[in-house]
Amino acid sequence: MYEPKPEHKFSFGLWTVGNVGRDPFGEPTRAALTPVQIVHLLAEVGAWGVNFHDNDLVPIDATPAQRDQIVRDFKAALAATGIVVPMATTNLFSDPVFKDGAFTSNDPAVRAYALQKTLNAIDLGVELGATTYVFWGGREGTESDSTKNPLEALKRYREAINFLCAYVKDQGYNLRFALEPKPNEPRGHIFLPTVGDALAFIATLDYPEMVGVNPEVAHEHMAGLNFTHGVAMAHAAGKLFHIDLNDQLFGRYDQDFRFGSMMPKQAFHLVKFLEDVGYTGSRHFDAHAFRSSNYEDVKAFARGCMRTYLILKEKAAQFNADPEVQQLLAAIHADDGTFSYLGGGYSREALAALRATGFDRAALAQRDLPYERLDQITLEILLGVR
Ligand code: GLT
Ligand code: MN
Ligand code: MN
Repeated sequence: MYEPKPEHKFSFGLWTVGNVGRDPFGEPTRAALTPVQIVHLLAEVGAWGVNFHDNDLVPIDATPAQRDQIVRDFKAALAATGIVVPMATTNLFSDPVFKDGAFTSNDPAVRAYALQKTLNAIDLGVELGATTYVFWGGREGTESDSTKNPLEALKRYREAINFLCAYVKDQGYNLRFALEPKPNEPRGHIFLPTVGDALAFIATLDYPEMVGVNPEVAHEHMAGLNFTHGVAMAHAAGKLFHIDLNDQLFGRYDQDFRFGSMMPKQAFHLVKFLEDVGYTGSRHFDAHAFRSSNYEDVKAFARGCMRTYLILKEKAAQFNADPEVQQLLAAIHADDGTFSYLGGGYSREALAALRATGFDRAALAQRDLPYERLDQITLEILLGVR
């Protein structure tokens, strides 16, 4: 009943199920899988797509011949399994060259290298079928604001994205960019920390129509923000090009836990939002299994992400169809149409009508809002007793 199907567009990065359990305090706990093995693992658990950073697939020092062989093998695995590549991205954070950022590095040669690396990675992604290209600026930031002028850094960031948009247009690629915000980690402070910052930045670009956002649950939760509200902002702006689903409590480091595993009620509202508005993009699980897991448990992790999404989708449909919920929502949104003239925006007539209206403020304040009841029903649906 909760079987993943291609129409659900469930995808995983090579770096997610391929995570080997390294952390700042400990060495890997799992042996590395090859990209081909990861594609087969994803097919086994029922995923639809695989995403990658350039260097998840092709090591940074690979020769052109090695690159070609790796790409051939990877393509064969995709063809054998039916797994597709919806999204690709660039690793602009692991190599020491990016210790002070990539597009916002203070070193013009590093900025140029980052641009060249991204051009090559875009070509690789497009060759494998990607139509979305993600930019997570993990090293684009500072520890000390004595070291970088934020205005100058944002100007460099803007110029890099503008250059890359122009390249994509020049090549005639069918590719859109998605900026992924994160407030901190690995830098003390990262530029474009939230969905709202990214949306404001996009409006300053040369080709804003080519650029949207890739919000991640964990990244907004790190900042203590309501993720669904951020996603709604992006959707309203026509900018929800991609989404990174995972979970974690507020105020922690970037834990990338299994989707829905920490705050299932927030995950419910997110899934309900995505399904209610008819989101059609990838549902990408940017998460990884516990460090204590072996690869059997990694499969349980991946299956769990998809299964939880589908369970919450069913719960959202149950919520929408519940007669008491419908009755409560109808009461909450009751509207006799008296003020519908305001829906047409400003006019002299609307202004005059509004000025002429007397309001009984005390009576308005007495309106019944049975929100406790509605929230308890939500919880009981989630807890499976309704
Ligand atoms: C890294 C980061 C993720 C980004 C990936 C894309 S890499 O794991 O924490 O949130 O989506 O660069
Ligand atoms: Mn994360
Ligand atoms: Mn992410």
